[in-house]
Amino acid sequence: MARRAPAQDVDETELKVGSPSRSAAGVKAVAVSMKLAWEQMGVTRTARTLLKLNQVGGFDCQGCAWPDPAPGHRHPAEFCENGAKAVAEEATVRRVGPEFFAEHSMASLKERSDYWLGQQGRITQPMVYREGRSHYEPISWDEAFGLIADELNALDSPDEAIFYTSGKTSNEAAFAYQLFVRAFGTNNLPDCSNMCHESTSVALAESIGIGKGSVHLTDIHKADLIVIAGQNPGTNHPRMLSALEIAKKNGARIIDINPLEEAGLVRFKNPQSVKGVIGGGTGISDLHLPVRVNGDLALYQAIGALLLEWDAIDHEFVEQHTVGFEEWAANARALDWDAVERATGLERGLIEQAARMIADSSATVHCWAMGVTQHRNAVATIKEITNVALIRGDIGKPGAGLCPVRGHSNVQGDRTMGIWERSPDHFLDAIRDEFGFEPPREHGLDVVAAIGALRDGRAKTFFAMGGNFVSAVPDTEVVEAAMAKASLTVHVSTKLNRSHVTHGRTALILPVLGRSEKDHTGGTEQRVTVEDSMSAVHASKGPLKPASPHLRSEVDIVCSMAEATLKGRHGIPWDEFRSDYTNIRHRISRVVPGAAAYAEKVDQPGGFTLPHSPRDTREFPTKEGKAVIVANETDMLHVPQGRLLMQTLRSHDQFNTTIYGLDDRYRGIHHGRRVVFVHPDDIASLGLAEDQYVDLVSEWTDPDDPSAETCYRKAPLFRVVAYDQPRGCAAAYYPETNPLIPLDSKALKSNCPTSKAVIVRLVPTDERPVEGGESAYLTGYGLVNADGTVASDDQKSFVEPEQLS
Ligand SMILES: Nc1nc2c(c(=O)[nH]1)N[C@H]1C(S)=C(S)[C@@H](COP(=O)(O)OP(=O)(O)OC[C@H]3O[C@@H](n4cnc5c(=O)[nH]c(N)nc54)[C@H](O)[C@@H]3O)O[C@H]1N2
Ligand SMILES: Nc1nc2c(c(=O)[nH]1)N[C@H]1C(S)=C(S)[C@@H](COP(=O)(O)OP(=O)(O)OC[C@H]3O[C@@H](n4cnc5c(=O)[nH]c(N)nc54)[C@H](O)[C@@H]3O)O[C@H]1N2
Ligand code: SF4
Ligand SMILES: [Mo]
Repeated sequence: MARRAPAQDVDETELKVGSPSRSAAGVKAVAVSMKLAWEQMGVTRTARTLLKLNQVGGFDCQGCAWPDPAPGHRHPAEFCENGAKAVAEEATVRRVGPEFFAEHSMASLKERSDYWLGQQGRITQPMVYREGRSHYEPISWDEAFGLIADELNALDSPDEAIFYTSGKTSNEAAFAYQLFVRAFGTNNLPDCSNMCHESTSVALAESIGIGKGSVHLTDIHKADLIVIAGQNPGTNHPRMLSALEIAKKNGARIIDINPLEEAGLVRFKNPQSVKGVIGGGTGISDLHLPVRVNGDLALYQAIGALLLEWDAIDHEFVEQHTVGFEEWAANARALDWDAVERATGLERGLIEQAARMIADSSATVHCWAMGVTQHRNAVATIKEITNVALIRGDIGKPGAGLCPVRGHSNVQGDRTMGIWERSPDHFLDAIRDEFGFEPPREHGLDVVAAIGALRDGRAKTFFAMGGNFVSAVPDTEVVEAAMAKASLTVHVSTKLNRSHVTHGRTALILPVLGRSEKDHTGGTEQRVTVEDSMSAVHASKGPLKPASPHLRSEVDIVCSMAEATLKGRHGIPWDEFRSDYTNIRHRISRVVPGAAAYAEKVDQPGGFTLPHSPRDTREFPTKEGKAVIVANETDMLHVPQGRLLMQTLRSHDQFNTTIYGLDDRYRGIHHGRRVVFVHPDDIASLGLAEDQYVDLVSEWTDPDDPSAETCYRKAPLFRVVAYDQPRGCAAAYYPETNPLIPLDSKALKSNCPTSKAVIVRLVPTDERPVEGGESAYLTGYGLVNADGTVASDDQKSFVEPEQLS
């Protein structure tokens, strides 16, 4: 049977649909963030906390990875609406203690939505769920570590354990964690990056030799042109709008490439300027390219072909710093413009306008995010973006470069610290030389492969350093089944979420200090460090009293788990690490490339920036010793008649699976989330009506398997909302739509789930949301037959995930 969705305590009968906004931020943003902050934290705590946010000597925002301006250039309120929401979510005065768990059985918690679970407050004590029991019960820290150690040491092989990381974990905790995992004996270190910018890391490593962006914040300010593809900064990186505003004041032009016209890219009303408060704000985008979902590969190829045709090429740069130009040029000359127009949905004239702006620009920054990375062709697309930058010589000069905009606040730092299932040999050699043991060399499991391994019993324990794995990954029904087979699931968490109630035979919740809180581990005041999207590393120290005296820091949890499990094996001084994190920083400086004198450098106000040779000296550490311009085939997803190509995206009131509230103000949605945005003409041509209720049924046939059958998956009851976008496309929120995304549908080379390209049918339904948010209207989600009826367990066997190494 398709699994029942959790009770929607979100009452979708209250859903209101209005018009989308034509500007972002403004005083409304301040009002919304303050209301939420006061509700969660009260007035004094709000003021005390927010004034420390993103300041030297304060703490780093838990929201996105957008960088801070240099010290001396920061505003006293250096945060955005969503930063304030992220802080309020963590610094809330609501609590989830043992009495909460005594009151709510596991069965009743399973019936709750992510929204409800998150709204209950901070978890205050370690909790355990034991097989056959009805409730989570309190457990002591020592007992919890003992339980983990026994379980890990009883495995047939360390590779039967999986150690996930979300992207908030500090550098110190991440370094200690990967060290423990490797000392234990596995490289099974999947992380949220696998679902996020993995395509970027893979493409950039091959093209320029390093999987990170090549700009500083000041390059955005100085750029002549900024191209923003597949990104919604008004919601997901709001302070980027302040940087874009500075760029515009300095004369920059902006192109945005997006199926949707996002409010933040139309106009920005900076609440910190008079013009933003009482004036009209700043116009952001000069040219909007409403690309068809998944059309970016063809678009950048076409831009490249035009630059070549016009000889708008930096020949000197190409000659000195790149290989592959001639092959790429031959491919570009043979470009099929009909295919380009079909794939992009854009007329040639519009593409020429964009290419002309790039040709005329003296320095261009290329930005991109999930609209680019979460596609089957994502790695090729990012290489084409890089090609355009390379042929123009737009890498390694002021005001120009590649700017993948990262998601979680420390996701880039975690990777730098070795949270990577495929860490290169030079990193593992450095671990060996520093710690005197031989780390495993065989690559570990990424997110998609880890789910496969749990599902078919090759993995038995699942440990998560933060995050909400079950809700974040694709194919919800498959991951629920996979988790239920685990013998132990452990979550180091601040707040309750779906992953705590979709558990293994035994389940642990280990409550952790947040970044806004004082960390007195080992009796001294500790700091941690983080790295932003532009490789700037700095310290973070929380101002607040911890939510509970029982909380421990992530570093403490890792070190205690390591002591209990390894029992002195390899002689790593965990106690030294825990008593002073500076001792971890000294190890980081000897192991992590470019981090020499780490402990000293992070003490400088504002920290320091990690080296990046393409950016700093135009040296490209690829196999070829030069940047690689690569030719890629043009491709296009075939969408059968009567289906739409649907992207899954974030509303303005969520941080990934954490739902702050039920409004998506800029898109005109209030008090609800189960909506599907469709072009008005598509609504008509599909024989549907605005405001009608439909089930979403996805269709997927494995393109790599000629004998593959088509699989159908359903997510029930969405309201059809008319919304301007290219014909044939649609959009709906994540994570409600994750049951529709097949586990096997992933980007070539990077394995990133294809969350931005789901082929769906909209099937009218007579069901209606029920007042008060009862679950009765949800008939279930997961695998179904072609006609939308529930699939039998037999039929489900063909969604067996591919066996990856
Ligand atoms: N407030 C808030 N901030 C966040 C997050 C959050 O959930 N809430 N999440 C954080 C994380 S982990 C991440 S990774 C980032 C995500 O930041 P974004 O990448 O901005 O997030 P999405 O909402 O997934 O938006 C993707 C954008 O790509 C567009 N798009 C979709 N498909 C295509 C396509 O095929 N081509 C093009 N060109 N565009 C397309 C969508 O219309 C949308 O504007 O934000 C981080 N910051
Ligand atoms: N369909 C679809 N799916 C997607 C995406 C999409 O665009 N569409 N985006 C993908 C992307 S880009 C990402 S990054 C992933 C996100 O995947 P995750 O990173 O796994 O998910 P989050 O929702 O960010 O995790 C939230 C949980 O983290 C815990 N937490 C919060 N703060 C802390 C802390 O300081 N320490 C610890 N230890 N725990 C903390 C809380 O318990 C909270 O419930 O989702 C991916 N899934
Ligand atoms: S832009 Fe990102 S890092 Fe900056 S305050 Fe907003 S959410 Fe936080
Ligand atoms: Mo992300």
